Amino acid sequence: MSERIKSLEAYHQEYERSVADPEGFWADKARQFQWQKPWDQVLQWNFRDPDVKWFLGGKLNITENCLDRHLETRGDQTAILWEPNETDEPGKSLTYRELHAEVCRFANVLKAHGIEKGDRVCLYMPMIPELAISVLACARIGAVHSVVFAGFSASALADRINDASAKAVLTSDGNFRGKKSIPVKSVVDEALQQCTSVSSCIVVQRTKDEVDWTPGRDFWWHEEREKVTADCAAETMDAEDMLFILYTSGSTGKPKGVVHTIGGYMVYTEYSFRNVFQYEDGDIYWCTADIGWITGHSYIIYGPLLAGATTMMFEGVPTYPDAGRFWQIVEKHRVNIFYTAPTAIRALQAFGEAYVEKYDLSSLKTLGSVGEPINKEAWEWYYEHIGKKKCPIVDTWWQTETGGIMISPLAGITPLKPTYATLPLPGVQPMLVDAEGKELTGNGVEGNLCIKFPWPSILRTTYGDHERCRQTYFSTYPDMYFTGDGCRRDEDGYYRILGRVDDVINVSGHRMGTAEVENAINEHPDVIESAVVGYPHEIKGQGIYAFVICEEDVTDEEKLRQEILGTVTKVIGPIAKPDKIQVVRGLPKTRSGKIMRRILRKVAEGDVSNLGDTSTLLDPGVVEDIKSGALSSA
Ligand code: 6R9
Repeated sequence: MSERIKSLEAYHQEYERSVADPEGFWADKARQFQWQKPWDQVLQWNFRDPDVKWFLGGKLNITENCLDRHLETRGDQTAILWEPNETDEPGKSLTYRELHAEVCRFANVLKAHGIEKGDRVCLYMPMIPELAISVLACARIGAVHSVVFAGFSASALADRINDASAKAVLTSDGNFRGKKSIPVKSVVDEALQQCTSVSSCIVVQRTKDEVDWTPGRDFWWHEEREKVTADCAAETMDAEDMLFILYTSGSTGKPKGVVHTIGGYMVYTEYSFRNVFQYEDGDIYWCTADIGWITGHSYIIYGPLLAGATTMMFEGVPTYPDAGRFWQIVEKHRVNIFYTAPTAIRALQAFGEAYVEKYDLSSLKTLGSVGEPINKEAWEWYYEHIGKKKCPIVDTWWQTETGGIMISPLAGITPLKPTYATLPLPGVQPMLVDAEGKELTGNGVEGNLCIKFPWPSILRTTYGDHERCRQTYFSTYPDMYFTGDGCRRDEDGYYRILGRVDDVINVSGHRMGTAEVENAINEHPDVIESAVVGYPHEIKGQGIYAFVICEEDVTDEEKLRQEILGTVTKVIGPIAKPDKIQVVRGLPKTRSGKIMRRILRKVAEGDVSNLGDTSTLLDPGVVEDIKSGALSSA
């Protein structure tokens, strides 16, 4: 195990070295891993095309580094600790040795189904150990995994399967989530009616609910598992071969498949995990994210396993059987490091401290936050009531595209400042620019957050459409990666993320494009046009406010609203349902036809006193109309 950064001074030294000599710096970090063949060149890059490659010519398999490498030293240590939805169902744990065997077995199942190196496999599964096993089994044989969050609708799933031309889908019969048992396989069945690339669907039996079956296509995981051995040599992969695709929302059109490659992602997720959380041997680490999002990929599976940690997976929800569930689990497993999202903190805060005080949280050493800006009230509640004022909170800023944590305190090392992600990790060179792309130097400035030098886990492309990757991230400001976030660097040089400056909204930590939600709403036959904006929401961070224009006079607005919610659920999934839907006569458009979202945002925020200049609007009258019909923002 390589060394951690142990003091603020060491952080500054390490940071300076990472900027002065990035190649030497990252080569040193990469050397602890098992490479089948060392790299010939550390880095080749330009942000124009963009073309970024790390550890060129290096050969490896990431699962040898997550699993095989640990067998001798920690084969009997728990790798994955799994906590089920129900409190009375026994959990499961897999040691590194057991996980290695399961991964090899399932890798052989995939091979038996004709899956080869480079093939795409779609995973649509609840939070059960088989999901982690599947991810690693794909990586073992060099197949590219594309995990789709199991809350997405059949149509959203079909889009993602088709975009990647996935050959197989891995799923489960159902999903226990809180009080509900959710059908999962039936969503896959519906999706697969629109997909021709899929030849096998392998199903984990979890809920034992009855499912439809397509013989020749559908197979039970537990039956397939019996047909193969637990011996599977790891495929030799190039450092720049694709590891996975993960779809995420942008400001325009359909979600795009962010592509991460093996070598750089491995080096960076391990390095950031170990240093940000200051993981020590024997610690129990729990990240509450779903593996369907990047946080689950990097900080439930890869980072922790690469570092030889014990990582926990939870199947359920924070409020079942009651709002004390997280804390009950912390007590039960003596969790040391706990990593969650501000939306969960705010939701639990609203239930009051009684649910917290019932449990012994003395095992906690470090708390983490991710996914959206954390407000001061939530930060303080987390610090005081969960961490008992003795646990540092690492507010980790990063993105699907960055692969790993970019700006964050190092636990116990970086002096904290509530709501600040604080300082960049070594290897990360942030830069603030104004609207024209001019660098804002010095401290006490606010602008758009860019990164000016590649780090190992930067996205390489968007699947099947490199131009889109260039356009989205590398064209706004030449020779820089543009994050889409606004940011302030204060007098101390500390970074505070202010939220998205583009048309992306963040609802309970879920990223959504306003255009994506609008397209879904527009599928309703009575809707002519819609415009969606985010507004501040007490628990979710942002709520979704939709303005819709309908065919003719709507007589039953409530019925229409319900139907629109149904349409959005069908097209994207329940996470994209608008909180408020206002039927309007027209939208505030400029003469060139652009919707003035600034005005809609003000209305959604409940602040109509000063809408700014509306003189360029085609029909300023619509604004009065919208104002008078505004829904309260309570
Ligand atoms: C990891 C993840 C990325 C967007 C990002 C930003 C917001 C994430 C944050 C944060 C403030 C933090 N975000 N972490 N904002 N403070 N600590 O969430 O990836 O789903 O791609 O979302 O989330 O706006 O641009 P992803």
